[in-house]
Amino acid sequence: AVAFGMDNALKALGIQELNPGSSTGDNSFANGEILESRSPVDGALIGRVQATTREDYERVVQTAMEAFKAWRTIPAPKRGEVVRQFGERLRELKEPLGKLVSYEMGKSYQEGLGEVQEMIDICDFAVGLSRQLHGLTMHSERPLHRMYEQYHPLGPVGIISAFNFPVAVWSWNTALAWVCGDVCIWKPSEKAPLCGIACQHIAAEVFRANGLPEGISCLITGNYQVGEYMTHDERVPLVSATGSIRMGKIVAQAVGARLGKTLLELGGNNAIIVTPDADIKMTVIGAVFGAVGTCGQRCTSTRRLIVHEAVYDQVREALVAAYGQLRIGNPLDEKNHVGPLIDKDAVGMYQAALEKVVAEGGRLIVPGGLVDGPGYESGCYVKPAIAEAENHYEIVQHETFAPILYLLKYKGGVENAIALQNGVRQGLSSAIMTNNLREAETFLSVAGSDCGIANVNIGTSGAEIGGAFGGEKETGGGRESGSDAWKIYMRRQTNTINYGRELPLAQGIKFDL
Ligand code: UN1
Repeated sequence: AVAFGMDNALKALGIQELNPGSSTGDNSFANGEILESRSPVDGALIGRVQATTREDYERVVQTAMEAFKAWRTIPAPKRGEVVRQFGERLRELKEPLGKLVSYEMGKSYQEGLGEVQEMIDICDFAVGLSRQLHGLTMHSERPLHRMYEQYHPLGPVGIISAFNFPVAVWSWNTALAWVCGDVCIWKPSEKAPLCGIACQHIAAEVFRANGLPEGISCLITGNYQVGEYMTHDERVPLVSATGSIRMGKIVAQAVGARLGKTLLELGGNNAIIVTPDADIKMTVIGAVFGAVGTCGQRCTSTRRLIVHEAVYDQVREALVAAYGQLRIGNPLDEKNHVGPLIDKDAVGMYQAALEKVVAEGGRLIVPGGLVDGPGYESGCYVKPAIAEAENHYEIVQHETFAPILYLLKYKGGVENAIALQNGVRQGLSSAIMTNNLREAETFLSVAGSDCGIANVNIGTSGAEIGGAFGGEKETGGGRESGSDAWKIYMRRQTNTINYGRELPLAQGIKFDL
């Protein structure tokens, strides 16, 4: 029995029909062990899902490959029309799906809705893209020859997604992959399997209504071992994986060993630089949302604030005051700013990080800690914390998926702040707060931020879908979502056509017989 009107939401998403032991989705064949989905909101068991076995996986891949043969021959704009219908269904189901995201994962209802909005937006983007999957035409150096390039679909695309964006990240991949003519095999996080099943139901219904094989969208469930079926499978030419750097290295090696393609979206260690010319009010809003939004569990969450000594005390004071206003509690209650962490393991990592920063010489100015008592029975609620620290501390160099903000001080010019900002192994998102043109442009220049995302007078999180999303260094180098990120889902072919009666060779080579 789940609370907060979740029963109706689950019903709208077709999840009430699930029984332990039954199939986990219209197109998944699951005979493996039972995974339990517990809500970090109240600790309740939401549902049970059966994991995919090796044999089940084999059937899923066969179904996907069959579906690919049909799907790839459908003109891209017609595929776009199917994605448009999928986006329409998401509009209709935005509230129940947003609610399930919030309840299963623990982010605020507003953020749950925002996540579904990202899905809708990427569908719209993909629909337009379905008429723009164009290559270039080149001038051939040979007479009566034409040269051009075209993009063809790849085949089954493997998608491994994380718990923190349990539905949006899948859609960024899948909406683009579908218009590109690929089919998708998705392994959602084992911490949010019901979100996966809900999405699979919606996709299956749309494909069915269009007389298309459901294998265009496939779902597999389980832990990392289930993901490994895909990473080692030559029939899956591209694996797109979101998660930890540790996971990404394993995926990259497995897929790289068979020379497959990967799209990796791994950890960040995102900083906001605050210069003497910053608008402090904007800085505080951006930093607090960035650090505590989604309970610090976005890959774009703000981990470090690099503040000039001239404004350091002022920023510190404003932050401490703002943190004092934060309401922690049930994320489905819109009064609250901060929901729970995903599970007790995450709480343990949060606590260990706080101990570590103190052991390394840091000072907790907002101490954090576990929240208990009525309403917090799940044991997953923690207080956002701020520590004054130094960039070189091991714990500061490391991404902790929790609401801990490290306050770092810099002196001198903006280049000193940039050196600190770049002085970590991750390279996802970065920001500068300044009204000084020279500082802003330096930050964006070749000598500036080394991240995939660099913002001016905006925080590190909350990127729009229209840009390419991803980062450098240990963040993995992948780009998904907007701009020309679609190209990774296709194979490029260069075509040269001779419409003359001679066979001239390129490079002027003579070969007379
Ligand atoms: C993630 O945390 O994996 O930029 C994705 C943002 C969101 C996406 C985050 N649009 O914060």
